[in-house]
Amino acid sequence: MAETFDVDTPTLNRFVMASTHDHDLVILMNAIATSCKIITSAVQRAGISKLYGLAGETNSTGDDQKKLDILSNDIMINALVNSGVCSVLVSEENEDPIIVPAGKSGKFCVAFDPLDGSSNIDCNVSVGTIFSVYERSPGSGGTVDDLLRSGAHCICAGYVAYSSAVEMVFTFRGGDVHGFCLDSTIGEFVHTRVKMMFPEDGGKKIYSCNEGNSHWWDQAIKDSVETFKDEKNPYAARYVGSMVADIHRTILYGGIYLYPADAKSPKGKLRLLYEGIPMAMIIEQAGGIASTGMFNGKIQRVLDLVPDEIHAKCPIIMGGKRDVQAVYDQFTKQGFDV
Ligand code: P6P
Repeated sequence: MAETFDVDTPTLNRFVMASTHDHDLVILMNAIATSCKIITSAVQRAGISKLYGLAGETNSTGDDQKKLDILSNDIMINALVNSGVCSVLVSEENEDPIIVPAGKSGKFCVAFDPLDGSSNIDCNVSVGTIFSVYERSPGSGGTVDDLLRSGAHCICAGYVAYSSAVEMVFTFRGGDVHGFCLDSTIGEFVHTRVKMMFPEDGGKKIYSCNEGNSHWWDQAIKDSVETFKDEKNPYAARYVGSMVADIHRTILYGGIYLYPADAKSPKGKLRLLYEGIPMAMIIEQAGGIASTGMFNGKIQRVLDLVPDEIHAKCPIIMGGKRDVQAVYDQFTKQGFDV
């Protein structure tokens, strides 16, 4: 088909305005998009600009911070603080919340992981940015309590995958899930996936988890993964170790992603506010399931969990009914009341 030149480019800004008519949200999403464009430039030039390697500090998770972790974090904080529409920021890279000065503050509270999966950056494996957006509670001038609420209060959630293409996926509470690819020729995120849906039949038989943790797993998780390996009709094992890459593939291809609670990490490893909640909102609104698996004695929705602190952890089992139910069945076999 002949190359066409689009004179009506469906940009991110237009989509957010048409979907919400909320000018502040347009400004916010534009600030997030701009910071992700700058992060794209840094990630793609890392080798040239000598940005690989460690920064010599550690983050809230205790991870060694990469130079690009710090740089990406600074880019996002500067963009959001100066957007004029945010009042509280929480970043994986900062122990404490960032309160925006009164003269610059606005109604949104944003939690983000600026460069998730950055341990993969030096070997050029996909990494990502993940964010969740809340509005200040009524009457609040903007405190961390505005973010210490369940995913039911999250108004927008998204991620950006820095990979062969740079792709942003996000959804507004109760809305469809949409994808936007960065068109580097015009520097805009352009609408490329309309209403992303998790494959109804469960999709490709893929399981995604870090089996290096299997020694500490609950018996039901061990037995679930063994059933996925069934010799007659085995699932494929796919684990990038960058949540954005693993979840993006799971939404588009199907299968199941697991980072469960275990004896080593009784609350799981991933962070609720800027990994669990945003990914859970996206998966659920794309028609999938976002479960904690057996957590504190019961099966829970990730979106029902209330963070007790800004870096609270959560177990995550995400996929479709076919595969998530297979995990629940194993908990039932272990005598749990599912
Ligand atoms: P593990 C990256 O550090 C991250 O937060 C997610 O992006 C990723 O899915 C997970 O942790 C990988 O953890 O323990 O398998 O290395």
